[in-house]
Amino acid sequence: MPVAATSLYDSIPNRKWWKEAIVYQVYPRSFKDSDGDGVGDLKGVTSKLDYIKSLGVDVVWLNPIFTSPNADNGYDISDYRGIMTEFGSMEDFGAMLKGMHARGLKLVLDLVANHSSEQHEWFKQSRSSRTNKYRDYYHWWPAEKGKPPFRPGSFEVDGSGWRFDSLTNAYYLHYFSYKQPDLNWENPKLRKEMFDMMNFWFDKGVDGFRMDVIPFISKDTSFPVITQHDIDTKYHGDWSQYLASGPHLHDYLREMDSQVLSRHNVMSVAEGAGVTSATAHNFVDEDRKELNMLYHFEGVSLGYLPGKFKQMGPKGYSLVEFKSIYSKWDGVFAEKGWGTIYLGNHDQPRMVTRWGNDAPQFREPSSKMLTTFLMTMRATPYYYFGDELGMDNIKFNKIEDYRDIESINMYQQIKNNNGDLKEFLEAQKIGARDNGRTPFQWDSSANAGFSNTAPWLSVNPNYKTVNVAAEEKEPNSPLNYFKKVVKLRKDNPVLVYGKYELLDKDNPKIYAYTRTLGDEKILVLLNFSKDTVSWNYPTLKSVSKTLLLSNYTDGSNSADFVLQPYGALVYKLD
Ligand code: TEU
Repeated sequence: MPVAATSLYDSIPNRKWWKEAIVYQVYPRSFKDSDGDGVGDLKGVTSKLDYIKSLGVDVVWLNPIFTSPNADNGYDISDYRGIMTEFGSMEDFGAMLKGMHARGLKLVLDLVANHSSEQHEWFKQSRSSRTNKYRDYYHWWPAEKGKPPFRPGSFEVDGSGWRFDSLTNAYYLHYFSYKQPDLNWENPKLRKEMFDMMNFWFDKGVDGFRMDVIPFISKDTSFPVITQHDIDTKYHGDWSQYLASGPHLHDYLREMDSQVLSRHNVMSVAEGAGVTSATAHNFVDEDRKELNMLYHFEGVSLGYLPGKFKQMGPKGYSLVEFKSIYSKWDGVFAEKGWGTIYLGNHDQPRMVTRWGNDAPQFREPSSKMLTTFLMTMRATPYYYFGDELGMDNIKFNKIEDYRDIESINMYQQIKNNNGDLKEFLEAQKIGARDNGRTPFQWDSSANAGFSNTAPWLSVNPNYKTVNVAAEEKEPNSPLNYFKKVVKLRKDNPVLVYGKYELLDKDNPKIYAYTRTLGDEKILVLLNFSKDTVSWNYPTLKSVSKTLLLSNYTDGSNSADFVLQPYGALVYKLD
């Protein structure tokens, strides 16, 4: 992507293509099935590249496409250099990449470097004997030392991150499910394998990596006892902050830069699990020579009740807190580094359900309003496929409908503890990851045009009206609105690089901010409520201004700072 030449851009130091890009995330399992097995695949992606291009985005991030037994939908890799059988072949990959590059799109793959699959040849070897040469590719704790100190295993029914393996009378470490053993980055041989593998993909022409839980790769291999009290006092009650503080983490990231990243014109983005606003700079400041960007979890965690698994309180979330979090994170990168912005991805529910309002009369305006937010912040937008259609949560009624290891194991855990399963299932209607993974809705034909057979996860019944074919024809659809906002960002460098300033921070319904670059100033007004709100901000009311964009096309939204329910207004201040 050539960096555009305009005079405003000329004043920007440190311009980078990935700062100016819009990333579109595609969950390949659910995008387009080309061979009738109910699972999306690479040929499916290739067949839809014209659609992706038509959106105006620059980069496609694909969730893992590598060989995997799919315990966690590709986040358990058994061959880092192979393509998942269900997704196709290396030839299909080459054709897809070629098709992207021919259209000026870049491709970012998913690097799952903290753990492999238990089916990986390294793990098979490693577990076979204590003297096997791959033994130290993973973390083992000999049982004669007693039980290892507690570490969490996110996707385990008993919550433990250690699993006993009788073959060698030892426990191995797995921060996620036992089918995802953690790799031992303290071993230089393992690091070299990972770096060679990354170079292998970059030599094929890949343009970057999104790095799955990369802050967790380094471990204190003495495995000291860590108590809940330690977590509460030193890590803000958050285990992931402990897991992200391994002793050699930044040495390894610098080594990755020198061995791999610095050798190619690519971008890198960390999934910033356990990263806080206090530690973020250690990952992304340019002079540290580590990574380009990271995405934090503070925003997407807002509103869930403490001690409950992804359960919203009856009042939902507070917009004032929402504004404060995103304003704080803008501030973190105001002078140095560069941020990201997202409201949905494959680990999150649909943004319109979680952050907007999916009731029939509000689904479209609130999805457009949230899109406006994502495209007008100073950070690289990571936009999740389907959000441009206003896709919403499917809200399954029973556990049998779910496919996600996280929901299924959590259900079992609650059941074993005699917990409230009904409450859990209700909460999952808002928070479950499968809500964001239902098949993409292409048209109103059977299975939403995603596949000619029953898909791996149910299609949202609203596909008859919420789909690409219908929305392409409707000038005011969320899809056409998305294209407009993308173009607005592309045409206005002030929306990319301009200084961000929050206005009226205590207003509980309106999110208002300006973006300023040189002489240009843009005002963004977003109504996060279902009420019509007149924004009372006298200093700006009298200023002369031009309306650039409104998510209501009947004009009702534009009258002098009067915002319809979930209204969005973008003005240029003269
Ligand atoms: O997610 C890591 C992570 O932090 C998740 O546990 C996240 O908190 C959870 O999904 C929220 O419900 C990454 C991937 O994005 C996720 O899809 C994988 O399942 C996980 O790593 C293991 O690889």
